[in-house]
Parts: sequence; structure tokens; C-alpha cells
Amino acid sequence: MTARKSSGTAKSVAKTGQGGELHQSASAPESRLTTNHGVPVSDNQNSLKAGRRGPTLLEDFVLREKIQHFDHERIPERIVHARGSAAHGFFELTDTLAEFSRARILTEVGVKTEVFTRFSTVAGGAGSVDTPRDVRGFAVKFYTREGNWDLVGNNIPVFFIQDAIKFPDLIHAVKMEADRGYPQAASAHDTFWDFIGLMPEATHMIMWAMSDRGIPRSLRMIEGFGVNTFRLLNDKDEPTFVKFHWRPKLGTQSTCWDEAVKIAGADPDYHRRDLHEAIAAGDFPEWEFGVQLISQDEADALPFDILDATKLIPEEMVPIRIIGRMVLNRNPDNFFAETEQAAFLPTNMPPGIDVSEDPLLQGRLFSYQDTQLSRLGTVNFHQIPINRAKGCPFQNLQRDGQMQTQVFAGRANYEPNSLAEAGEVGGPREDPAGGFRSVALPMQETKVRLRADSFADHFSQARLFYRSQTAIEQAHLASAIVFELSKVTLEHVRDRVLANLGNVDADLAQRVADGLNVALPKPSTPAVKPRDMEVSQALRIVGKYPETLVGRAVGILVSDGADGVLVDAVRAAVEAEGAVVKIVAPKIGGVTLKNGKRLKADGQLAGTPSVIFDAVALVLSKDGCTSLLTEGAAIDFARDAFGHLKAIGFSAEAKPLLDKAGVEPDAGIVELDKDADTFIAVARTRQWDRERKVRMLA
Ligand code: HDD
Repeated sequence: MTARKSSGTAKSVAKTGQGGELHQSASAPESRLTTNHGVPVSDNQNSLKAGRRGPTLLEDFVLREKIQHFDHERIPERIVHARGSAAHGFFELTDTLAEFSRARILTEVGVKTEVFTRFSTVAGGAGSVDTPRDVRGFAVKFYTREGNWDLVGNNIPVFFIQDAIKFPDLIHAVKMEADRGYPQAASAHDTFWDFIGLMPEATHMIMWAMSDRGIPRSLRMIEGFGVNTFRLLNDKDEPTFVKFHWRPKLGTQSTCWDEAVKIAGADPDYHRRDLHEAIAAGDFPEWEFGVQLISQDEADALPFDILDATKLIPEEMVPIRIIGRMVLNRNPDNFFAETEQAAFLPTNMPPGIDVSEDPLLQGRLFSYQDTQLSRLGTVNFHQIPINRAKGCPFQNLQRDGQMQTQVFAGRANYEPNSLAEAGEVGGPREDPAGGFRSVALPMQETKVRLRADSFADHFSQARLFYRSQTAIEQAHLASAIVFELSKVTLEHVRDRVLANLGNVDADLAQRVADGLNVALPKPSTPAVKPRDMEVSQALRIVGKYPETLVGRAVGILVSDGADGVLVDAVRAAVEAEGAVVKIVAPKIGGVTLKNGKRLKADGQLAGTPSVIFDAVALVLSKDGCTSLLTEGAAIDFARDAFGHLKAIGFSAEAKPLLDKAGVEPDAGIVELDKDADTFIAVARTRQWDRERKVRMLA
């Protein structure tokens, strides 16, 4: 191997390890590779050695700096919500809440405020898959003109526990079991269900998590909730309780469980990719922003405590008032700098928004700031660009600390000071009128460590949720619990959960017991007997979301000799509906159509199964179909689409493949025609009627 010397002239020649040459123009300062301290680097391919084949020298600061930086590239992942995907966008207020709040973000109609929104799963590590059954985090950082407002919510409006002191126990129970380090990103294991069985207050949230909301189709299709009750404060500092809601424009949509499991293998980054690709394509996800406003008197009249995070306020009792919208329209430039380093704090609130005494929220007010210190490593994490208040200046007299990036001038780092009287910089001062004020509440209670009696009803709302679901959703929910409990090895743990379910609904408990093939124990004794509440249609997904292809994806499986006219017809019709088309071919090089034209493939069949599409079309030639009859991936393509209740359009020649895959005719299986109308009509929704034919549900 010959080592060359860098010429040091305008055109330098960098050496590769193989002795090849990489020519680069490196003389211009703006394009020159340097060390972190600005020293130009002459050779980024070879370390400095004692002789051509000798050991590397300690003196090589270029090598040492590069390796050392690399060694420290990772920071601790978030203790929860480690797996996340984010985007930039804006929030626009459409209706003022001036009567209730003095926060400008809630009163200035038409103003667009920058936001950064991060979605996440809860239990899995940063490298885990996107589609486990789990709660999804929905955290929005509004860069308001009065400081950052972080609304750190979930896609489920209630929580597992009532008091923050139980949070570490909950998370320890759901994460990988302590001795064995598995399962990753899954609640289907002993320790989680052990904790749940012993914590009846978790039952309501379990209903939500086990419902189809736990397996969303896309991050663009999840609802968001602030979960905790907050307060708004108006100009006169009069308080109003508030619950925050995000509603996806595309509707709330889910996958089937079997589909979610298979997506995890086919595309572990399914949600991250979907969000990124949609935004890159200009198909910007959008949510409506709504509030439920409750006065103290109204809150007192409710049959549950609004300070209890395991309770929601049914929309039928207090309607949601839509006051704004959020559009996500820009992907992060750098995942680490933005998505990973984003630090959300429920304590970030502009004047006019305040917390409530919800004991879960109260603990959160400490935890988030604290966790950033170990995760981001410094009290100055607010100076990282993604966390910086950019809607307004920020200034105070806090100084120094690790990674201080601001250079403060002057002597005044204390207050009060009178340096301005001598013409020096005196520094910022408090603003009694415009600054953040907390609600003025009388506090005269005895100091206690207990749970309020008003928090004791653990089952009425769990019952409300179950009874408000459609028959399809009830079956999914029961089946999900059966699946999870089937992974529980300790019988007494299963029994305790079943006994709690008896308080939710006798039918649900029986279905789960039957699904497990075990005897149903007697219901546990609830602290408060569950009450029947008015069924809430708003809690459903099925039947509520728009029948549309907008924002979805359709896969067309093609073979050599396929009819290009049909492919074009399907593509045009699907795109006209606002969905994306992907061509799937046996080989990535594509196919030659009947008319001799080449058609490029977006995905190779073996790596592009039908689980990643919302509907599929099979446009095959006779020979193409015959050759696919011995290809497992092709048979699975059709079989899974059928099993996941998707519409299947097919060219007449593709019929043998459908037969081989066991696809039985129904309203969702249509032969393609020249305008693909019939296919589009059925592709707008899942074929729910098919489900009982393809799956044993609890
Ligand atoms: Fe939390 C992160 C949502 C209760 C402690 N939480 C975190 C994130 C979301 C939520 C979306 C990820 C933010 C991001 O994308 O960076 N958490 C919730 C909701 C809760 C909730 C909706 C109930 C209403 N959390 C909760 C409690 C505690 C925490 C009760 C502790 C007492 N949460 C944390 C944390 C995290 C976090 C440990 C980990 C990473 C971070 O904060 O920044 O502080």
C-alpha cells in the first residue's frame, strides 16, 4: 500500500484506506474539514503511525478528538417515552378565550405560533419498534410570545395512576423485567399485570390501552389529550378549569393487532417513516385544538373528581370547544439535535395558564425538570436551540453552569441592584402586572398523606368506556386482554385482573375468562360500587372516523405482462382520493408491462408486505400470477390483506393467487375495472363484516 502525501495546494488529494483517492477541494475555509477547535485536517482517512505499518501515536489529536467525540455521542435515553418522532409546525388560534385566560396564545386569534411536536411510545427503548400496543405520547412545545408552553399529553385522556408517587412503580412494572431484561416495548408480561391487578385505579386506563387506540395506524391519526386538569386565569385572575384536546383531521384510526405485530417486523420505523414521508411530500398533518372549560361550581357538581387523572369529563357533559389548529409542516433537520434533545416540561406555561392540585400533575411539575438534568446533563439545557424560548427574549440573573453558551456583560448578576443609577447595566426586573401568577387559593388543610375519598371510584368510568364501544371494538378490547393475559405466567395475577374486570362489565370478564379458558373468579370488592353512566358515543373510533383514503397508502402488486391500463387507472383513482400509491414487484428492478413499457417498483415483494398498506390491488398477468403461486410472500400479501380487513382489487388473471391465499369473495374483494371506482369505494374503510370470518375474537 502506498501512502501519498497531501499536496497542501488548492486541490488536495485525500487518501482512502485502500490506497484509492478522494479528490476534494478543501482549501476554501467554508468547506474545509477542521477539528472541533478549527484546525484544518489534512487527512481524514489514516491515523498517525510510527511508520507505515507501525502503532498509532498518542500524539494524533485528530484521531483522539474524533474517537472521543464519537464515544460520547449518546446521551441517556428518556426514562419513559424514549422512542419518539417529531416535527415542526405552527399553531393558529381560531377562537379567543380572552374571557377565561390572559395568555396571548389563547387570545390572539389568527396569530401563528411556532410549535415542535414529539410523539412517542412509552415503554420501549429509543431503538424499539413503532407499533407495540402502548400509549402514545403527544407533547407540544409552543414557542409563545410569553415563553414556551409545553403541553405534554398522551393519546389517551386518562392515566394509570392517581398519585405521582406511584409513577416509578408503574414504569418499573411495565418496562423489561428487572432480572431478565425482557420483554422490550410490551405490556404483555407478569410484572405489568401484577401491578395492574393490585391497582384497581388503573382499570379505566387499561380499557383505553387495550382498545384499538393502543395500536394506531399513524401518528397523524391519533388524538391528543392534556390528561391532567389545568387552570386558565383571566385578567382578573379568575380561574376556570380546563382540559385540552387535539383531534386529528384524518380521524382517529388504528391497525389490527395481527397487522401491528407484522408491521413491527416489516417496518420497525413505520410511524416515524409515515410522519416524515407525509411531511416531506407536503401532506401536512393537522389537528384541531379544543378545550373543555369547567367552573368550580360545575366541577363540584360532577359525580367524580376532576383532580383525579384516572377520570375524563365526557364530551356529552361538557362539550369540547374548538379554538385552534396545529399543522406540522417541517421535518427536523437533525434527529439528535432536535427530537432527542427536546425537553418538554409541564412547568412551562405562559401567564394565564396554571396547574391544578391534581396529585399526578403536582409530581410531574418536579419530574420533568429533574430528568433533563441527567439526560441533557446541565441546568443550561434551555439554551439548546430546540428548547430555547424563541417567541420572546429570555433573560434573568441565573449564570454559569456546564455548557453555558451565553456571554453575559456587566457586573449585575444579582437583584435588587442599583447599578443602573451609575449608568451600568442593571439587568432585567420582575413584571408584577404581566408576569406569571399562580391562582390564589385558600390553603388551610391539615398536612396528610392520603388519597381523597372522591378518588375512590375506580370502575364507573372503565365501565362507561367499555359500554360505549361498538361491538367490534368491544371484541377487540376483550381479545387484547386475552392476548396480554395469555403471556402472564402467574395464575393468581390473571385471576386478580379477571376479578377486577368483573366490576367493569360481567360480559367483558366472562369473554376474557372464556378466551383464556379459565374459570371466572368472583368480582373483587370495589372501594365504591360502580355506577352506570350515560353511554358516550364520543369514546368510539369505529364508525366515527371519516370513510376516506386521504393520508393513506395503497399497494399495487404487479408482475411482468401486467395490464398497464389497469395500473394507471388504480393509481389515478387512488391519488385523486389523496392517498399514496406504491408499486410492489417481485424484483426491485420492476416489471415489463403488457404494452412493453417498464414499470419501476417502489418495493420488492419480500420486503414490502401488504401490512404497510391500507388497501391493495393485484394487477398480474396470467403467467405472472402462475409464477407467484409458489411465492410465499405473494400468498401472504393477499392473505394478510384479507385477514386485516382490507379492500383487495384484482385483475381477472390474479384470481388464482387470491384462491390460493384463501381469499373468500365479499364486498371488499372487487375485480378492477377501467376507472377503479368500485375498488376506491370499498378501499375507504376496513371491511369489518369480514372479521368474524377470519379471526376468533373473544
Ligand atoms: Fe410523563 C416524559 C406524558 C405522567 C415523568 N411524559 C413524558 C413524555 C410524555 C409524557 C408525552 C415525553 C415527552 C417527550 O416527547 O420528550 N406523563 C405524560 C402524561 C402523564 C405523565 C400525559 C400523565 C398525565 N410523567 C408522568 C408522571 C411522571 C412523569 C406522573 C413522574 C412523576 N415523563 C416523566 C419524565 C419524562 C416523561 C420521567 C421522561 C423524559 C422526560 O420526562 O422528559 O420526567
